[in-house]
Amino acid sequence: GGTRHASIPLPRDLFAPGHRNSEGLDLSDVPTLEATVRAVNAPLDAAPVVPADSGAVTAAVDRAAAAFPAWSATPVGERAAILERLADLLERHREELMAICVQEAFKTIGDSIGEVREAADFCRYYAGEGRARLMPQELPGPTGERNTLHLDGRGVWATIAPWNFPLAIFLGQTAAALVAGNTVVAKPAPQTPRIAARAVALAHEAGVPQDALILVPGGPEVGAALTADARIAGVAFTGSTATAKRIARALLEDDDRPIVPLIAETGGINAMIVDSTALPEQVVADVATSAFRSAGQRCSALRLLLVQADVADTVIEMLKGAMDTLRLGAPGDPATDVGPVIDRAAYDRLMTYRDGTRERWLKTVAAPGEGLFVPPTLIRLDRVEDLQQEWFGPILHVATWDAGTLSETIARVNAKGYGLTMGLHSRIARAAEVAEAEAAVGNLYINRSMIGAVVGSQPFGGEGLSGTGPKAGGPHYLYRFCTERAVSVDTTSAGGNATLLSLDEGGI
Ligand code: UN1
Repeated sequence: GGTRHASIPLPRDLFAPGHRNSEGLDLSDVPTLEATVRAVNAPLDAAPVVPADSGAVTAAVDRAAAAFPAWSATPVGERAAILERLADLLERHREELMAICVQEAFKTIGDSIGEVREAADFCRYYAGEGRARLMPQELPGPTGERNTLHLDGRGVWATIAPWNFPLAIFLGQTAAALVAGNTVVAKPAPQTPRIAARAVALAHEAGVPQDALILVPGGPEVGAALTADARIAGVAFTGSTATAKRIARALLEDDDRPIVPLIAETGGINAMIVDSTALPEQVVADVATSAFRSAGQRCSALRLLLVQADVADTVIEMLKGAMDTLRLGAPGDPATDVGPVIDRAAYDRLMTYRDGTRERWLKTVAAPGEGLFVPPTLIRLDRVEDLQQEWFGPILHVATWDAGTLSETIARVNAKGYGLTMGLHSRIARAAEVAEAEAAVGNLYINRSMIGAVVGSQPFGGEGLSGTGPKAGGPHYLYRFCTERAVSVDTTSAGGNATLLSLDEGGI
């Protein structure tokens, strides 16, 4: 019954003593701080990554389609071993990858450590999952019948990655598709082609055939050319809700085209609800992490803090104090808490919005020198409904709610139609039960921060406008990348012979 997979071991090393997972790492994880700071700030190889054009996209799909039969016929255990080798290579090249992450994506040193670690975790996790789940399964049936379920690759997948996890999500999506027996044409975000190019080179070094994984760098036009190609057998996408819908429409546009899966992981208007029993110090620490770590540029990040009215003033004053201690600075400086945002367009969007809001509070320490620094900002709202879109940066909105209306408050957050992450801080067991039953989100976090989903422990992904599922880093993810063929054979001699005879006589 439901416990069929309960004994599947988690992938080697994921929770072994000494193995640190992707989130919650600190700088003690790296050899020496000085060496790391030197390494991540060393000039990068100057060779630019050349964007693909639509001819290059078609050629990439040609090659990936030609490579599919051999790769899908490679036993899943061999494919898994290659992905495990890739995880080892990522770790061996950690400092170089971190340097690209710091200098190309402006992620802090701490976030860049987590980035490489999470990429390796995804590779190992999906390798273990592939071995455990993708072998042909015998299914029960009446005597005289053999039923087998085969899980195989579907063909050429397009993976389209965001700039905010330019290695971890880029490789996570790609590793899953590869383990499942697909070949992949992978498009990184236009802001972060270099780290993707390096990841693809390491995948080839690990043993992924050249044509089983092909990089097509570029912007929306490259993505559009890719999803317009009728040979694409599935798309794994992480990014905005609007882009996910555009991809879905493109995949369905041509009447002659097969219907193929789209796995989309998109945005959210993520709320944390705090009641008057919560511990304010813990709330403030978790809010600061959830809203401002990675400069708020995570789709899991906290956007709307809802504090019970009678403790709101206290919590907000403490939060302002905590925000004043955050240090804005260069991503390669180990003292930095909040680095710059990804590009000028993001900066302009966030600053224009911020400057147009009525009641706001900024951290008081100025941003250092030149650069795209958006100071952590708190914006006061009257009502939950006043926030209607995701602002992808270090901007937190705060409103109050009244005692006795927890269910109603959750319902008002649910009504936004997004459903990625939600947080609750309360010491009342009943409040946790209510949230667990009623929060329409993919990831609910109780009495902790609401970012940093760990591969294999906290499968990540949302509901509604936040995505399609299945959850990344979870036990159902690989299945969506596969075809399922149920083969049923009549094994009684009478039945078997009769079937064969009638086939022969029918002249088939
Ligand atoms: C995203 O920002 O696209 O839980 C995903 C987290 C990360 C995933 C964020 N593991 O914060």
